[in-house]
Amino acid sequence: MNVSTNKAFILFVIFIAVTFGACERKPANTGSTATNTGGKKTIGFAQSETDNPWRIAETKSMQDEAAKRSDKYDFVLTNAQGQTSKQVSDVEDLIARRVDAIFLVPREAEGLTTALQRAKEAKIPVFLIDREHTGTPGVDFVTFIGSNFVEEGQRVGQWVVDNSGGNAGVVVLEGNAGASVARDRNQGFREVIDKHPGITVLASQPADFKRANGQAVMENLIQAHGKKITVVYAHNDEMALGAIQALKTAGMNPGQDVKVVSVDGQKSALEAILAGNLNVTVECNPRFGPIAFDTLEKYFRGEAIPAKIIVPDKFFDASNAAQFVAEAY
Ligand code: GYE
Repeated sequence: MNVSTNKAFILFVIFIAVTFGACERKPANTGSTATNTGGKKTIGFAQSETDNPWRIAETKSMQDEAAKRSDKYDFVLTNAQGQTSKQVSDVEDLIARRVDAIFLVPREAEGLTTALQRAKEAKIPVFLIDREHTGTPGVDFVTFIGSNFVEEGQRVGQWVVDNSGGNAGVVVLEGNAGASVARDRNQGFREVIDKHPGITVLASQPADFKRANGQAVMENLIQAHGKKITVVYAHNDEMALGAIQALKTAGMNPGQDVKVVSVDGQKSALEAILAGNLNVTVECNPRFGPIAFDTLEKYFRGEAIPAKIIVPDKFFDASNAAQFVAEAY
């Protein structure tokens, strides 16, 4: 190397060191506090997974609402990909970014206590969206915004009672183990049907809120119980659609010989009602964006927030599916 190339090399090394050194010193936070975002607040949304139409619609609703209010908020989305452990680290990352508030969908009702505690220590308010978690509203988190899942189960149960002539062999496809939704949809349903001795639950098994699992579990249940099955209660539409497929493959007649009932109200479920394969689905509305951000703004204004904010659910059957199919997700 001659002197000039040597100099050039040293300058190059200094350039690299300064550039990357500067990068390293930048806070990981891309804009959490009022000072570094020109008055904007940064809001985190810790989603549990994005692998079904319900959850995709929920995520979109939150994103759309954040975009409408983008003069006030930056929005950071995390995806736990169906793992509570990932969700814990997602919340910890949001805390490390020093976001101003967190919307959290607790995939399971236990397991995020430490993450909630850390947020509290960092003085970051957490709003539970769509699923519940243990803890005290107003203390461990601000509030829960979502449906009354026990009532959803009761409404499905009442339909089964009213439409089975007092006799039914029921199989239940449950949502993911540990989710408040699965627990409560079970409880509400059982509260109603257990008063009717002719209605028996032949089997109740988790299928993780997933269509493929619903189909696979249903195939096994058909093997085990065959024609004794007269009702399938799926904790969500995706599993119901999987079960419908399994019933068809087995030569059974979903919607008629075997009644199929579920919860959510997604577009393909309303279409299945119109096709006569699904009997009813209780709505569980995923479009949380407006109510979530309205509640957040009330909180920032210092208004009192109720311990629970319950959103109302419709009931879809053959009488109204055509009316709502276009607006469904
Ligand atoms: O019913 C289901 C989803 O947490 C209320 O989770 C939500 C449920 C919804 O995967 O489809």
